[in-house]
Amino acid sequence: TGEQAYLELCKMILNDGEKKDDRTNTGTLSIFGHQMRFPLGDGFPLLTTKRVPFRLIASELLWFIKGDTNIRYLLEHNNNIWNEWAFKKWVESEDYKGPDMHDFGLRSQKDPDFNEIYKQQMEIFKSKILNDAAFAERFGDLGSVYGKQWRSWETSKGDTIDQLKTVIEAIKNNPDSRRHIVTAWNPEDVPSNMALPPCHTMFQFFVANGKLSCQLYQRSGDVFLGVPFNIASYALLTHLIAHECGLQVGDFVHTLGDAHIYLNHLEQIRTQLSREAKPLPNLKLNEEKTSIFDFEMEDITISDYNPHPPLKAPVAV
Ligand code: DHF
Ligand code: TMP
Repeated sequence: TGEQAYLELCKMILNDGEKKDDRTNTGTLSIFGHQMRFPLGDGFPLLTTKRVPFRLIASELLWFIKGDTNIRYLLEHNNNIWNEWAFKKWVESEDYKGPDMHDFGLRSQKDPDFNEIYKQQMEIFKSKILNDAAFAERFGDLGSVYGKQWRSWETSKGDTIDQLKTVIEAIKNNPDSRRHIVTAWNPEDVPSNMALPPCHTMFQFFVANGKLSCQLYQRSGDVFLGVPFNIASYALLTHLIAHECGLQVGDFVHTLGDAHIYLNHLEQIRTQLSREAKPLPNLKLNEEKTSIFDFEMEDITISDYNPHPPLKAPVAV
């Protein structure tokens, strides 16, 4: 199954990866240029060698599809995966009056006393986002990230382009086209206008034999934490669009630029590699919904998922 392709990538980075410094000062082992293929007909590519929280992947994808860029929606769905990047904007602003939070990502891993203070401030931040709409408006927004670029790319004429809607219509009306592309990489917005320049920078669809395939170009991949989410997220997006367009699913092709394992994830990766992959789970979509823009969490379910236990690791901020 496709999970083997992921495990092979991990092994390759451990064996051949070059030690590199990175923006977060964590350090990585990296390789450059790699491709994996996940035949979606074989099962849904949610890794089984560790438990991957599908609920977080689905709510993040629905958030992109809605065109939302504010973490308030994620917090309402009990999804904390983007908190650090919004929090960073708050603690670096004039508005923030609490204890010093510079370099909170690394310090919270090294200094237990600081970690307690940081966790307190993060709780304050989360409750302000959830309970204070004006605060959420100012500090919950991550800027011109995926939702914005997919649904309302700003043109030089001052109007907006709905790339996602356009590509779905094109798949329906002109399936053979070689131009089924959505791009999140907007040079005008990088790097000043966003919390984190997009990692999954562009994707393309391909239709043949009644099957829809998707390829993603990901410029930078955190192979232990981010990549398992990215695989499942694009697999789910492909299923959703195939469902709307009356197509079966083909392959998800995942192309990576800088594919790296952070130095503080090595032990977890070795544990994961010692495990035997299990059969992939199955995805079920609500047949009554036709447009992907109408999907909610309860319309998306995963069954027969019996993974190995979760493996925890700190995220590099
Ligand atoms: N920065 C870095 N350094 N790596 C990332 O993967 C990353 N991903 C981002 C934003 N910035 C990033 C958005 N996606 C987790 C997974 C995906 C993600 C952000 C975070 C994560 O921490 N996953 C944990 C579970 C988290 C939870 O249960 O709340 C995991 O074990 O998979
Ligand atoms: P960078 O902007 O310096 O490349 O840092 C982004 C980090 O986040 C990098 O480790 C890749 C990782 N990442 C993913 O792997 N997948 C994602 O979806 C996101 C948003 C980030």
